Amino acid sequence: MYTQGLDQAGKEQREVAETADMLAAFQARIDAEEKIEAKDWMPEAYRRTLIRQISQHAHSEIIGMQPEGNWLTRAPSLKRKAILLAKVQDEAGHGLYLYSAAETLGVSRDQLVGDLLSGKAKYSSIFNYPTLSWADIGAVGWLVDGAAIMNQIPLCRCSYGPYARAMVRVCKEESFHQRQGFEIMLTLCRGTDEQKAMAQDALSRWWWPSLMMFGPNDSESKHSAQSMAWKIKRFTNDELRQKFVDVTVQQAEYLGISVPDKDLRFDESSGHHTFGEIDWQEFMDVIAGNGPCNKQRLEKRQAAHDDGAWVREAAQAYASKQAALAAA
Ligand code: FAQ
Repeated sequence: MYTQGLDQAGKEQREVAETADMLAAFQARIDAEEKIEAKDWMPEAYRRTLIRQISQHAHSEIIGMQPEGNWLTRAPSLKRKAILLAKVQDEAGHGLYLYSAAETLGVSRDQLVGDLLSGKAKYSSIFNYPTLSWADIGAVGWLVDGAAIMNQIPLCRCSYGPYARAMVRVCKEESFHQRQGFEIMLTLCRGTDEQKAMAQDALSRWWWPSLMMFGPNDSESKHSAQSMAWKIKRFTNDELRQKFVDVTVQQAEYLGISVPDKDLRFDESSGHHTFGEIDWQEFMDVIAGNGPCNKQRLEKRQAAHDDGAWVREAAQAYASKQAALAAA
């Protein structure tokens, strides 16, 4: 109901032609750090950019449940299983807040989910890699959630209010996720030689895909300049990637395992780590749908969606009955 009201408001405001004065007034609000809210006037391109980013983010959270869900039945102890279950459920919650935030922009959940299932909408490249060992669950928490936090903390200051507010809670939970992943890695690295080798193998396989999560280099990033001007993004892809490398290399050193990059070194003059070239062809292949697990991920999501049809039908029937009662 709430989103229907917003849909209507959105349609009405989109019918208003965008004039240079309106665009300048909008930019002035952004520059003054005002939050833009769902019913405020906004340029159509701003609205579309947000729908694209927020929905891709939501899809990533939902598809991202699969690589970790893969280990729920094989976690090494009851405690590990309970923690992992809580984490995977958190990711579902993040997806739902984000779909709700996207819906405030006048797009329906059905449409968003349809775009994911048809392969039209993207989700993060990282979730197209397999989780082959228990150490991968540590690496996903440490590296993938670590990269997600680096990207998402600035989104708490995004100019669009509903997205920024959703991010506050998401970031608190991601922080717990990152710590539980690091703690799994620490336990393995302090364990037997075989366990430490598992941790090393996981770092070796997840390192480069984690760096790809931040998106293409700034010179290739088609949306960054406009998204920065609108204060949707607060840092560029390369800036965030650099912050992640600087923090994470020190954590790998603490664990006593090696980052798989022969070009990695600390540059005294800049105070940053310089690192090797990312395999951008691999990134392009994965986002084009040809990564190791793309097909499997979408098939599994489609099956889950089909299995859930009765729940959607029941909810719809209940809502219709409630509406009829309210009208009587
Ligand atoms: N994968 O011009 P830019 C998580 C696309 S959540 C796939 O730089 P932009 C939690 C991009 O969409 C992880 N596609 O784009 C978790 C665009 O294509 P389009 C998700 C990518 O938007 C943990 C094109 O390339 N987080 O992990 C990727 O300015 C564990 C050009 O790129 C978010 O979504 C990629 N890695 O910057 C869950 C955060 N990178 O749309 C479960 C919000 C780029 O024109 C378990 N999103 N592309 O067809 C963002 O911050 C931004 O959208 C970026 C990309 C930084 C991802």
